[in-house]
Amino acid sequence: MSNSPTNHAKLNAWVKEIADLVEPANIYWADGSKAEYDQMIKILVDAGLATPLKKRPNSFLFRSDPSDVARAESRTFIASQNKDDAGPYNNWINPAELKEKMRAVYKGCMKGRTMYVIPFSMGPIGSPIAKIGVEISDSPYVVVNMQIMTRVGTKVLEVLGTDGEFIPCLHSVGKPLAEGQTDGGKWPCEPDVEKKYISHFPEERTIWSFGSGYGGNALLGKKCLALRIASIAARDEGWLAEHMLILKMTREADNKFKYIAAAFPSACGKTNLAMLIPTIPGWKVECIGDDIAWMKIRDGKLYAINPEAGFFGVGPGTSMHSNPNAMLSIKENTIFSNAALTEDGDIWWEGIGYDAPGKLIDWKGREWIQDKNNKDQEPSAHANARFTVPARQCPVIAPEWEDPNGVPIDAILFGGRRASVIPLIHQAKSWNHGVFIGSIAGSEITGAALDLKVGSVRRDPMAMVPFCGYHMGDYLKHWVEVGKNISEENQPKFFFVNWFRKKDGKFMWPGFGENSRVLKWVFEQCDGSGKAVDTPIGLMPEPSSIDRPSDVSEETLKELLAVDIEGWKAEIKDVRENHYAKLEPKLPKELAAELDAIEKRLG
Ligand code: SAT
Ligand code: MN
Repeated sequence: MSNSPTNHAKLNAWVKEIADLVEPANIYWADGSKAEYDQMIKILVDAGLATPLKKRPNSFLFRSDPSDVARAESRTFIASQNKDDAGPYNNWINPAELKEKMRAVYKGCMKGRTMYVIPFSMGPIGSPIAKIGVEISDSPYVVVNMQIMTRVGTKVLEVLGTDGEFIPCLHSVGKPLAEGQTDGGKWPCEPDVEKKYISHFPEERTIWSFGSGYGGNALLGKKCLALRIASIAARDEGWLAEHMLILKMTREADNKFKYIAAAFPSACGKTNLAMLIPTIPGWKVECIGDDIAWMKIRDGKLYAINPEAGFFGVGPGTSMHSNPNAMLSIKENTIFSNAALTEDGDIWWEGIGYDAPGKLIDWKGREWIQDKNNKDQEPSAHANARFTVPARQCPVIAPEWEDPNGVPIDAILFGGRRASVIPLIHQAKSWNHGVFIGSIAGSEITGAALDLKVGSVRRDPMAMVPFCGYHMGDYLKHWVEVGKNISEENQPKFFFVNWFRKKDGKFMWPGFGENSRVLKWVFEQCDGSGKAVDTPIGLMPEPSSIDRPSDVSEETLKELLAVDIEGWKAEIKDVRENHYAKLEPKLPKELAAELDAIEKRLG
C-alpha cells in the first residue's frame, strides 16, 4: 500500500483486502490534525452537505436523509458462531451467511469515493484500559465526528507499532458514485432500512456497518466497539464495559470527593445528570463522561475511564434550564445534525428555552414558522437531532477526565422512567443485591409507542439491552463474578434512583440540578456519614435525610420515599414471570436467590 504511514503488516493487509472489495477512487489515512479536520469540513461544505453557522464559530449543521436519523436496532446483528451466545435480546445471523450477504453489498460500494482509514483510540492513548480500533469509512462526516468523539491519528499508529492489536471496523454509507456523479447536496446513505446492516462478529472482534451515516451506526468506536465488542472483551478479560456516565461530586467544606457511575436507558437524562449544577450550596459536580464507562479492577478497587473524547448529545430539550453546561459546551467547534436553522445562522430546537427567532429552515430543509396555537405542528428539529462536541469544551469537565489510570468508583446508580412504585432512591445491601436492582431496571412505555401497552414496563438491565454483545444472562453472571474479585469494603455501593414519579399527571420531583440533593445522600452513604433505614427493598433515607427543595412538600417527599409494598409485589411478579423467565437457562443462581429473598421480605 504505497501511501500507508505504517509498517503494521496485518493492518496494511486488511486495508488492501477491503480496498480490493469496495474499489474506492482513493485511499486516505487520517492523521487526526486540525488541518485535516478543516479540509474535511471544506469538502463537506463545498458538497452542500454542511452549513456553516455564523452564530457559532467553527460549527456546522448537517441534515440527514429522513431515513437515517437514529440507530437501527432491527438491523443491528450479533453474528456469533452459536445463536445461543447472542441471547434473547440480540438479532442473530450465522456469521458466514451474514458475511456473504454483506460482501455482496460492499462489492464496489466506494466507487467514486475516497476510502478513509481512521486509526483511533478508545480511551487516552496508551492507557492500560484503552483499546485501539481502525475504522475504514467512505464518509468525511465520519472522519470529523471521529476526530471529536475519539483520539484519532498518527499517535495511535505509533502505539500500535508493527504488530499491536486493533479492532477492524468497516463502514460504508452504501452509495457508490458513477463517473462524474456527485451527492448533489444530499446526505448519502442507503435509504432502505432493510438494506442497512450494523454487524458485529464477536469471535473475530470485528464490526461491519453498511448503509447508514448516523452516529450510533457509523461512528463505530461508540456503541459498536466501546459497548458491544468491548462487553465481550470485558467478559473474557474480567472487566466491565458499561452504558454509564461518570461524575465527580465534591463537598466543598472539606474538599472530599466521590466518583459516581450511572446507567439509564435512553431519554432518562444521562447527559443532564453527568454535568448538572447542584442547587444545593456547598457541593460541586464535575463531568468525566456522559455515556460509556470502562471499569477495571486495580489495587483491589474498581477504576473507570471514559473511553470517548466527546459528547454525542440529544439537542431537543437541552436548554439553559435543563443543562446549562451542555449549552455552554456547544457554543463553538460543534457539529449539529437535524436541528433547525435560523435566518441569522444559528441552530434551534424544541425545548431550547426560547421561542423560534423568526423563520426557520426545518430539519427536512423546508421553511418553518412557529405556530404556538397549532398543537399539531410538526417539530422543526428531529427529536433525535444531535450535537457532537469535544468533551474538553464542557465548563465542568473534571481535570482528571483523561487520567489513563481512570478514577476509583465509589457508587453505581441505576435508573429508569417510572411513574409509580419505584421510590426516589433506594440502596442495595450487597454487591449481588446491587446487580439484582440493576438487572430489573426498566422504563415505562410512553404514549406513542408501537403496539406496547402504555404504562407497561420495558426491562432494560443496566440500560444494556441494545448494547450488550452477548447473552444477557451470561452478562449478569459476569457482573456477579466481578464482585467476587473486590473485597466488600472496596466495592462500590449500588443505588436505584427514579426522578420520574408522577401524581395526578405531574412530576413529583423537580429533577435536573435538584437531583444533587439525592446525590448528596449517595455521597454520605459512601462516606459513612449518611443515615439510612432498612426496608424490604433495601436501604433508604428518612425524609429528613434528604434536603428538600422548596417546591416539594414534606408530604410529597414522604411519598417519594415510601415503600409501596403491593406495587413491589406486582413488580417482583412481573420480573419473575416476564423478565427473568426470558433469561433462562442462563439466569445466574445468585440473582434467582435475590429474587426469592426480596419476595420473602415483602411478605
Ligand atoms: O444513537 S447513539 O447510539 O449514537 C447515541 C445513544 O443512543 O446514546
Ligand atoms: Mn447512550
